[in-house]
Amino acid sequence: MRVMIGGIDGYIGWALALHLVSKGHEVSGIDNFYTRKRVKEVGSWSATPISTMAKRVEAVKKLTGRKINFIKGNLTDYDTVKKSIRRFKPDTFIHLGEQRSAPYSMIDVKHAVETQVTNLTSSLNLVYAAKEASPKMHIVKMGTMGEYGTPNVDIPEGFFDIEYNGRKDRLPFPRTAGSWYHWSKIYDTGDMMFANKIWRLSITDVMQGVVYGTRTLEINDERLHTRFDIDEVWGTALNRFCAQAVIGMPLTVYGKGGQTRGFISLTDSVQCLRLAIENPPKEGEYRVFNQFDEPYSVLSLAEHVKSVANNFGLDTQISHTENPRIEAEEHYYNPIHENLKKLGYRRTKMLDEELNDIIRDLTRYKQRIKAKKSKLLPKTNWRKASN
Ligand code: USQ
Repeated sequence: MRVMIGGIDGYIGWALALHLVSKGHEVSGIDNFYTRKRVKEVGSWSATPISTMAKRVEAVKKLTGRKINFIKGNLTDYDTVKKSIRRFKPDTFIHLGEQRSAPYSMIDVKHAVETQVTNLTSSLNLVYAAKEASPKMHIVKMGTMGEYGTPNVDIPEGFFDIEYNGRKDRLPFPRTAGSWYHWSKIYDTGDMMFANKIWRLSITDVMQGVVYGTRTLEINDERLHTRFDIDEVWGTALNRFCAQAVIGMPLTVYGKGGQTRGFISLTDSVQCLRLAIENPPKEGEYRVFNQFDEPYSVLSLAEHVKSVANNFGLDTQISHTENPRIEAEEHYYNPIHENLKKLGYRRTKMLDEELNDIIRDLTRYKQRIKAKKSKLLPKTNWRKASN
């Protein structure tokens, strides 16, 4: 199939491109290097050294014989999106090209506005470009499990049956997010549902959990690395815990650590996205996939990291840091995730095996992590209007 990846330079985008070409798909990607620039803005870098896009594409050609087409462009520019779709004629457009950090959106008003304007503009551009240039194209939009928040009831895949005052309906499950970033994804979801309703666009809306991992089956050479963020703004919980363990820094569990989220390895994330691409929805259908391996509490993850790190001879401590976020630290959490399993998704590795790989990989880049040690401590505080 012909797949266009918006945000091909990112953590998931690059890993997905490698995975798709390895399965024989034709891939073209767009990126404006937003994440590279914004990570630099907060004084950090990827723990894994990453090449320029030109070198990445060249390495793929050399190592695998496969071709990846790259377009330097901004998804907030409508003409770029429309022209790219017109030229490449993708069967699927997968939209990963958004501002993806909750803390970044909470820094101050400028960052909140930038997050919502960037994310909503790119999504609106995509649905308009699809309508104008390729109305039958399948859109896969990356959303987040965080859109659902942590309600005291089970979380369905997008929609649920409700009976209220004696009447019944099937409605979108309520969304209650915990950051301006997560709210931008809710608004995106609303826009996708509406585009499907008015223009019958075929859309898969992926509610993904927190992604972890340094590699996938295809990332088997340093030149093919995807980025791996570790700082308090761009790094996510489990990845950051592994980086902290490698440099002997206590793992920063925010508050009690009972916060429970769905997590998924990078290998499984790209596997699921491929399954969504290879098994498109019916024409005019809008469907939702909850995409994660398993729910874990933050504290239980820190304990897993501590135990795997101990096998490497690392003496790892867990520190209950004051929580900079406003979120429930103990709550019910039971999201349903059946749709991807029906398409054949199976978890590739168990958590400790994956943690073992991450810690082994990161040990090689210990000096790069050490150099950014001060950036690994929480700073962006949800209670402040300016950080
Ligand atoms: N947390 C800690 N210690 C840390 C970092 C985080 O205890 O050092 C806690 C947070 O308080 C939160 C949980 O871990 O309760 C998850 O935080 P995170 O930074 O790993 O992830 P989050 O901000 O939720 O966002 C990440 C990605 C985002 C994606 C989302 C999926 O950055 O792009 O949408 O995970 S989900 O969490 O399911 O919404």
